[in-house]
Amino acid sequence: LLPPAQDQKVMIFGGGEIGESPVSTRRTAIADLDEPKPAYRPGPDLPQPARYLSTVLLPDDTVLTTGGSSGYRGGEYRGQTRSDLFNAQIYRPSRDRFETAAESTVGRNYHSEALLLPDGRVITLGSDPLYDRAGQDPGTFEQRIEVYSPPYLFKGPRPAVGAGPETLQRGAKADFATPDAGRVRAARLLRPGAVTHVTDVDQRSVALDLVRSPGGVTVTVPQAKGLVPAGWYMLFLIDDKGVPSTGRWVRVR
Ligand SMILES: [Cu+2]
Repeated sequence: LLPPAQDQKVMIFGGGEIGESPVSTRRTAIADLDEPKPAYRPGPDLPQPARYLSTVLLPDDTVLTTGGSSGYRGGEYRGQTRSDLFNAQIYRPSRDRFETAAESTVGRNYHSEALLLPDGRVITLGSDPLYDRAGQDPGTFEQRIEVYSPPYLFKGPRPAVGAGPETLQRGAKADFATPDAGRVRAARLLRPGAVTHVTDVDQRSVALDLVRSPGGVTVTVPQAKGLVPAGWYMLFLIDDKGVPSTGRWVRVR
């Protein structure tokens, strides 16, 4: 579900044939659930054919796509012994395009994960390749972890979130103190990661209505239950440069 959830757009990335097939795709597709008859339409192509791609919603309304392989479980693809992909890119829905991101150093294919951390970074872990580096069967489970810092962490000071409630009611307002109210432009609730097999169908970023006042902001949680399911979220305030605060754990009831 692309950010923000209110846009009701669903995107799928890449994929490959079942079994030890070298066939994978660089295609993406987007469906707008607000249309009378939603249908998948082509989105921008990935730089390389990819399966097992990890996609992580970021608090600035972008999506990090990282990892994956071209061949089955990181296996052979067009004569290569290993087909792990190290390129990463950020999909920006507002421009409908991918922007190049820093490469990873560890290949991640089947049984790998990526999660947004409350501090705004992304952790990538796992991978279960079919072959080892010499192309011999079986491969071993990847145990190295990487932490990725998105570009928004290099754009200046982060807005701070001060005192505020831990529980938010659907349809109600809540006040949060911040010394940076003058430059805060948006507030988002991001669902904590619940990813398995590269897939996290629970990911969502909910936009909150925002009113600024000296020393704080007042946010309003949407009323619709289907838009904001009950449970824990990370509240991020985002400034005029797209720099997010660290996430504050809040519970929606
Ligand atoms: Cu499994």
